[in-house]
Amino acid sequence: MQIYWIKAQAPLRVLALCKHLGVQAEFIHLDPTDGSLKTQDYAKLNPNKKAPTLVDGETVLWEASAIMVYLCQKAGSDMWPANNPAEQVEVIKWLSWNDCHWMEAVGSCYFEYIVKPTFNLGQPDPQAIEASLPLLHKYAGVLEQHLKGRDYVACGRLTIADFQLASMARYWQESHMPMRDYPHILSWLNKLMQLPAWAQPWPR
Ligand SMILES: N[C@@H](CCC(=O)N[C@@H](CS)C(=O)NCC(=O)O)C(=O)O
Repeated sequence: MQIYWIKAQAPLRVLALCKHLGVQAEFIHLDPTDGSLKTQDYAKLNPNKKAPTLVDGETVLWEASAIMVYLCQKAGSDMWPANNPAEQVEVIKWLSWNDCHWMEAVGSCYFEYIVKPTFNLGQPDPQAIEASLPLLHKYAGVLEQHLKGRDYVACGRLTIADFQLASMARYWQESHMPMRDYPHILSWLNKLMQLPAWAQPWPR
């Protein structure tokens, strides 16, 4: 199995999951600044020209959430509730919430303070960050309320929903996300950081 990755939040979830589950794969690092995502060969695997992409024999898969489900099925992990339709609904609810709301809410801080310096894209734009804060507070309020009395986002245990929602928010300090008013979110993020695979997701 091969997993193509760049040093960014969508591949991060997949890499952390591989490590957490002990899934063996060849991890192929691409550099988005040198055109390696844009080659014809890579576009045949992932027409979006983005990462991550998984190749497992005849199976070629993109979208981090689909790849995470695939990896859990392969490893027999209940981080994706393969045999429990009610739990699947719960996990999908939070995967969708992430992709439609939470990513946008925390995405500006993440992009300005993490993506830009990682890929030499210039200085953070304070106006973009300022403009994103109402949305961040709106959805942080939703997540904070949900995490009251819960250790994990869904199903009362660690699932792929945690990895999905935490992949940008894990950088809350470095990216100056105003999370100090959200103690339940912080305690959930801290708990995830105690997982060795989550704390150190990148392949050597
Ligand atoms: N929805 C996709 C997002 C993929 C994506 O946007 N990947 C980013 C990194 S987080 C990427 O490859 N960016 C490089 C580029 O757009 O050139 C997923 O979950 O896999």
